Amino acid sequence: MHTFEQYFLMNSDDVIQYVKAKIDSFQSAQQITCKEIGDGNLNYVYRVLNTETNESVILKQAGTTARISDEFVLSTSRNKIETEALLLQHTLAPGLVPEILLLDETMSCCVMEDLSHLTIMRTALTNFETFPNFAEHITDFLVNTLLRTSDVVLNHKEKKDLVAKFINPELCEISEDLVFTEPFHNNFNRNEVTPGNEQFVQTHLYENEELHLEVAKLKFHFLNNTQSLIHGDLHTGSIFIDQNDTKVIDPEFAFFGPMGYDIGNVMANLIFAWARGRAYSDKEFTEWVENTLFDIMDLFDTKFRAAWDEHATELVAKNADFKEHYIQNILKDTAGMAGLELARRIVGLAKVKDITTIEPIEDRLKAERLCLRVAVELILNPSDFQTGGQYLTALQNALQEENK
Ligand code: SR1
Ligand code: MG
Repeated sequence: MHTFEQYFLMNSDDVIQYVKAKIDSFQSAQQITCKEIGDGNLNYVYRVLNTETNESVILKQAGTTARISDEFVLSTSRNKIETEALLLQHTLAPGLVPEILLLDETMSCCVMEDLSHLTIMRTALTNFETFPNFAEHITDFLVNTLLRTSDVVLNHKEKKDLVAKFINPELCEISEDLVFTEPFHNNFNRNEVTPGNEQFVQTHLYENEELHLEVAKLKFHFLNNTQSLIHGDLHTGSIFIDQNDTKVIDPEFAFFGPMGYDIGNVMANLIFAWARGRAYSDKEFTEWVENTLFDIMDLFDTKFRAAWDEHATELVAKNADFKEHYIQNILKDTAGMAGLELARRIVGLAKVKDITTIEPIEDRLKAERLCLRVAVELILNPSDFQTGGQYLTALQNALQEENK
């Protein structure tokens, strides 16, 4: 019988014991089932169900290496960062993240609200499902979590305390390598280029000096700009969704970084869905994705401005021209970061199902090239992307290039 006073990696039976020991309402439960349901790259996720009462919870535990590869040896304290980010995001964007029931620093696990009535957004998008409220919900999340953890709103000493609390070097290093470095160089064995696109990647990424300069600027921006508490991995696999609700999960990569990293990740992952929609000629789905890309940019801009007027406490932030300058820079960062996410998910280690499951292979290769063409344009000319309409033009231009 475990006492859970010292860390070990739990199996399903241990998790049942753990939940009985730690969660009051499960203490006397007789019929409990437990299933490992994690499909992420890093952690172990269990759904624990009391089959008599139908009460269920999720337990998430960090292991000492990443699930995707033992090459990544990681401190299990990432679970604390993730849970504390969720707790803070819950206060800033209530209803848009799961409720936390327990944080256990010893066992490097947390217990949270079960969201399995919702679907992982990437899975739903690969089935061409559409979500009319997504743009509203995700822009609420982005504006509230990003603006309200920045120096525009927070007392600067309080913010610096948070910067220290959310220092996250190991997970940042993963992004620094997988997002900002490896996809642009031919000498990393974690890259995997789909056979048939080698020459395209060679020309457009590996041998593109102009691109390398812009990527270097973005990497140093990511390393050096403690703008806001960002989620740090806001792709569609980090979102649970249905027709009514949106819940953002998995902020283990959270740290104080540039806002545009989160917004750009959302945009890029919708572009993967768009490329898939095109590959399967699903007009309705593709139009929904285009409208959503447009709406996210538009709503973010409108809501961010309103939230700034409502919440800004920093005196110099009352200057209207400074506000313009600040917002233009966020949108510029968004474009560059979206380009990086597009490139790294095509070429690098952690790929996305939206693209990898496209058949036949010729259509996958074409979808990959579309994403890479958009990536290069976003990285090279980030200042040209201040509106959703400009993203849609870039998508159309990439299509035209591809069909030449
Ligand atoms: C080693 S982890 C690989 C990727 O999975 C995570 O979700 C992040 O996106 C990371 O880059
Ligand atoms: Mg994740």
